Amino acid sequence: MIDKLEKVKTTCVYCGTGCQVYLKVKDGKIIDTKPVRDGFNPGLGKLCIKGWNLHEFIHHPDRLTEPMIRKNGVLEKVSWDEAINYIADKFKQIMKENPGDKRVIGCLSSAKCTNEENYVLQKFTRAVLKTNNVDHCARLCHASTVAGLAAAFGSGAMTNSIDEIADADVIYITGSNTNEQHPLIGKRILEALHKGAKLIVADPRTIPLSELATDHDGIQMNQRPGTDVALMNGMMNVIINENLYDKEFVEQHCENFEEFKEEVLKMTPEKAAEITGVKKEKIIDSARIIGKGKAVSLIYSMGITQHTTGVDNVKTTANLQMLCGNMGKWGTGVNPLRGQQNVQGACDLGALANVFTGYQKVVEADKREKMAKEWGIDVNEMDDQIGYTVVEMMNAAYDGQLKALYVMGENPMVSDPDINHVREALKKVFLVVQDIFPTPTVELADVVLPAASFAETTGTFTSTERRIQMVREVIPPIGNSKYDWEIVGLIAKAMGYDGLQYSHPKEIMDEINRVTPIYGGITWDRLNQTDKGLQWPCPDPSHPGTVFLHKDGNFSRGKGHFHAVPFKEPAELPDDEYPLILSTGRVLWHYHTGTMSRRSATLNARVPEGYVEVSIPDATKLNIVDGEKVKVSSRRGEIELKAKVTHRVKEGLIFIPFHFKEAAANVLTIAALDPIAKIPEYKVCAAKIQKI
Ligand SMILES: Nc1nc2c(c(=O)[nH]1)N[C@H]1C(S)=C(S)[C@@H](COP(=O)(O)OP(=O)(O)OC[C@H]3O[C@@H](n4cnc5c(=O)[nH]c(N)nc54)[C@H](O)[C@@H]3O)O[C@H]1N2
Ligand SMILES: Nc1nc2c(c(=O)[nH]1)N[C@H]1C(S)=C(S)[C@@H](COP(=O)(O)OP(=O)(O)OC[C@H]3O[C@@H](n4cnc5c(=O)[nH]c(N)nc54)[C@H](O)[C@@H]3O)O[C@H]1N2
Ligand code: SF4
Ligand SMILES: [Mo]
Repeated sequence: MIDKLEKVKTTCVYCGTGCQVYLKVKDGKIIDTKPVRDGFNPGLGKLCIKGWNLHEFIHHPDRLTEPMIRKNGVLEKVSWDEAINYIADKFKQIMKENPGDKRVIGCLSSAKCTNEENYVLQKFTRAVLKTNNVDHCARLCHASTVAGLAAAFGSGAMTNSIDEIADADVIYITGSNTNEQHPLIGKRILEALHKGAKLIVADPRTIPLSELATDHDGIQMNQRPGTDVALMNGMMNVIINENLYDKEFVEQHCENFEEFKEEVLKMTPEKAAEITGVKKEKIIDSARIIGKGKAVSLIYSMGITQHTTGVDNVKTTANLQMLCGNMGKWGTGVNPLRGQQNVQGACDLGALANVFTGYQKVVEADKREKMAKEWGIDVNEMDDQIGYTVVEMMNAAYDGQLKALYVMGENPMVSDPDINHVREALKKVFLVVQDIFPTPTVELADVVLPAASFAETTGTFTSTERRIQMVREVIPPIGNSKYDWEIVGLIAKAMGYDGLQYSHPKEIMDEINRVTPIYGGITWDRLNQTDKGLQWPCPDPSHPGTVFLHKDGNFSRGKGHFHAVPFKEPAELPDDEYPLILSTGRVLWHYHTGTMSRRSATLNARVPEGYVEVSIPDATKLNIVDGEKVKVSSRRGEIELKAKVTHRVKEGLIFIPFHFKEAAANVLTIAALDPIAKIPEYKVCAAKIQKI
């Protein structure tokens, strides 16, 4: 414990920007948060409202402080020994009863936890439970990015860095409500605008950025949700026809141009306008601005990824940036803003059903052999197939195939699509939940394990720009809670495996360095010596780290690959019974399932309850007034919440933030998945509104 220091430097636990904060401690309690202004800070010495109030949830009286086991239907406090042995016995029994079946137990890892903790949980899953059934919320978030950009470029991460955005002369933002969801990256966009950059915003809703674009002589488009392929193909059609593309870059650094071109030439701006509902002139003007830009930065987030065509959408962003040679240079690139503070890290560290650390494929024998050797296990006992992803685990639980689920730091009962189905699935399995707060998922658990929060643990987070930064233990774990990595190690030991006994996260990072080429040089000592962290790829201790990827058009996979991507409609479109499109997402003041932000008094006071945004024409038609309680339903269920009548959505579209468990948007959403990335279509389903 650092009890003598008044303030301790660490990394913000909300979004992926990676802002650096000081947590102030008095009498063993964290009482305040301040931005780091005397050293490196991706937020440039500022914080957003969530960052300023980080300290507010840490000591909340609801914190889970004791392990619990469900006895006669009720969760009862037990000792750590009892909880750990109970879980170990249950897991061993399930494995014994289903010999050789690698799909009977699954684990959900956590983008809220450190890199070291994610490494430990995926190692436990693979080395002890002998399955690749390990996944986490990236599957609900940027799985399409990881798959789509890996196919196009050879690496599935944000190509350029936050600093560079301020130097772009054109910024195309689509499906990212940057000012609300990555506020300090939003500030860089503003900086670019002040230097004269042109802003093009394509978002079905009118978001703060749309207004900025209009104010700064840029372009703002409200496309119909799920039509981004048509929109971008339409723009590329113009760029090719008007010879605005970078022929030299395409010829020297890319492949498959002809097949791609043939597809794009079919999507005339007229056709794109008809599909997207955006005026043809806006599509043509945007294309010309992008085609003529010198340093075009493309930024996107969930509006692109959370579709059954998520991978197609991502590949299309890659096509657009390659076409105009906006790759491998300062201020350019395809920049998916990673959401959670450590979702980049959780992916990098192998908390995904298909890859070990550093995206080394589980289906490749040499990778399995390497891991087996490091972990001291028999390679023949390892799972050689891709495991179940998040939604597949829920389906397997529902079907009775998956018998146990260990959830570390996720809240699927609020965050997964179609939660009426998730509830039935979770009721059928032996469920272990390790969290810092009681959640609707905890309510269904057979065993509850109290974890230390980010302020009580040591380790690293990897931000959206691939930057690994330190997380420091400011106070010891609250109550009887333990570090996430320590808890996993205790279960492993009780199951007879000694390879997860560490005395400090540094030892875990040493192991990560040994088995992960992109993290090879990101050593604990270096991280402690620099205040800037290190950006991967960083293969060895003398490597300085990498600011932007694919320098000079030298793509990680060799040549950049153009994909011919035809437009496809979303899985569920409005009809007579459900005439509206429901889109879901976030607001500035809250974070995900609200476990933390709704326990932060300042944040909760601003938006204390859920609501549905309804357009003025729809509200008029349905005779609904602002603030009135309404019923929203879909084929999956119904919820009641207040209507917010607003110009932010167009006629035919409604929007619900998914933070509020009592009016959970995910009662309504559809679990239709992208066939490759397996990400659910959170951004489009059919719904209706009724007066109550
Ligand atoms: N305050 C706050 N900040 C957060 C989070 C939070 O919960 N709260 N969560 C973090 C996480 S994990 C993530 S992933 C990020 C997410 O950050 P964002 O992706 O920025 O947030 P969302 O609200 O999910 O959706 C972004 C935008 O996509 C638009 N959109 C909807 N459908 C479509 C479409 O079909 N096409 C296009 N182009 N756009 C569409 C929406 O209108 C919305 O403006 O935020 C991170 N930051
Ligand atoms: N309808 C709809 N649904 C969505 C989305 C959407 O846009 N629309 N977005 C999706 C996206 S992008 C994401 S990323 C997911 C997020 O989905 P989740 O990851 O399930 O949501 P969180 O609320 O972030 O859950 C994190 C949990 O970890 C706990 N926690 C915090 N710190 C720690 C810690 O140190 N240790 C442990 N063990 N637990 C901790 C929190 O209390 C919380 O219960 O939601 C997805 N769901
Ligand atoms: S922008 Fe993101 S990382 Fe920075 S203070 Fe806000 S929530 Fe934290
Ligand atoms: Mo996310």
